[in-house]
Amino acid sequence: MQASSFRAGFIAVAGRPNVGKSTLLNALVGQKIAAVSPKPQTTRKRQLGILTTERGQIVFVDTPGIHRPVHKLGQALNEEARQALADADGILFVVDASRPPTAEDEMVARHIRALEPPRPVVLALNKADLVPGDQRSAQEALYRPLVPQAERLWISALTGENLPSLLNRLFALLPEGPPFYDSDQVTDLYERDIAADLIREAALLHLRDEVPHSIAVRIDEYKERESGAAYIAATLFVERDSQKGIVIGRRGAMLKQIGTTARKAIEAMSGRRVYLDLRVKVRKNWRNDEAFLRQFGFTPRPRKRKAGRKSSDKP
Ligand SMILES: Nc1nc2c(ncn2[C@@H]2O[C@H](COP(=O)(O)OP(=O)(O)OP(=O)(O)O)[C@@H](O)[C@H]2O)c(=O)[nH]1
Ligand SMILES: [Mg+2]
Repeated sequence: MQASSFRAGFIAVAGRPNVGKSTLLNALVGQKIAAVSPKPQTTRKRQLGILTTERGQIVFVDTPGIHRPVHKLGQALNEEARQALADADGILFVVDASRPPTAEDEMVARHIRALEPPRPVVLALNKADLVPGDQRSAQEALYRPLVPQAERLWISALTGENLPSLLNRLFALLPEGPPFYDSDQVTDLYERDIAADLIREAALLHLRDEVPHSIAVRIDEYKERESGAAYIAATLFVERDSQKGIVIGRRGAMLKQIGTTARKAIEAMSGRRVYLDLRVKVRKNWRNDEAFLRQFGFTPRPRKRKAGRKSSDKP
């Protein structure tokens, strides 16, 4: 029985790269559905995290970190994030409050302030676990001007500090209404899409410098065997021959490491045994290759929006 006060709506999780948006999404829905890594630009697609309780349903939209793009992939990432903001009922603006605000935080704030109509904003001062109590008010004062009207809350996506209060605030922002998704659905991605991201997450973990950002993962086969185990074959695309050598490593050692980490993560996510078969291919300069980006579902050129139109691609 649902009381008439059941609330449901979309909350966009916005912020510059590496502040902890995906970590927070996983913590809030209570399950690892989004790739997380210590390197910026881990998330490349909008991804839903759906939390349903007796109070209501929050559909979180994880977004790629908004940043200054240096290639077409970067432009596409920013566009993914901007569309999520335009479609949301409220914004969860995540910052790394263990550091002072950066120009990229300011850029995200500008996008939020420019939203028409304006949306309610909760500013999550994340990584509270790294900030001693006596330094918090000084740090908070640096972030306050970014979105002065926002409610502010110290949280830690890593330790779970204050996440129940955060949920209270977010539920309060949502309109009353029926749920958008079944109560047992936690994301809109299929297991194979999450697997592709977990493989990329493993590459981000093991590789250094620009190399992991030059990787795109395509799942070629995802077959369930009678035993219940999954057989997954995937291709890692890199941009240059030299990167192919780095990803494979001496006698295949690096690819093996990436494969082992990814396999464990996919097993934990899917709850089944996984056989993972990885190969590496060069696709020259794919981050600036519109045809290739389209194959991966990116729309490199921002679509023109009519002023004031509220887009309606909610289910
Ligand atoms: N100490 C601490 N680290 C955190 C916290 N939240 C996230 N992290 C770490 O911050 C790093 C980035 O986390 P992500 O969740 O991938 O960040 P993101 O904002 O999704 O990054 P992009 O997808 O690149 O935009 C990871 O190493 C996380 O473990 C936190 O509350 N405390
Ligand atoms: Mg992310």
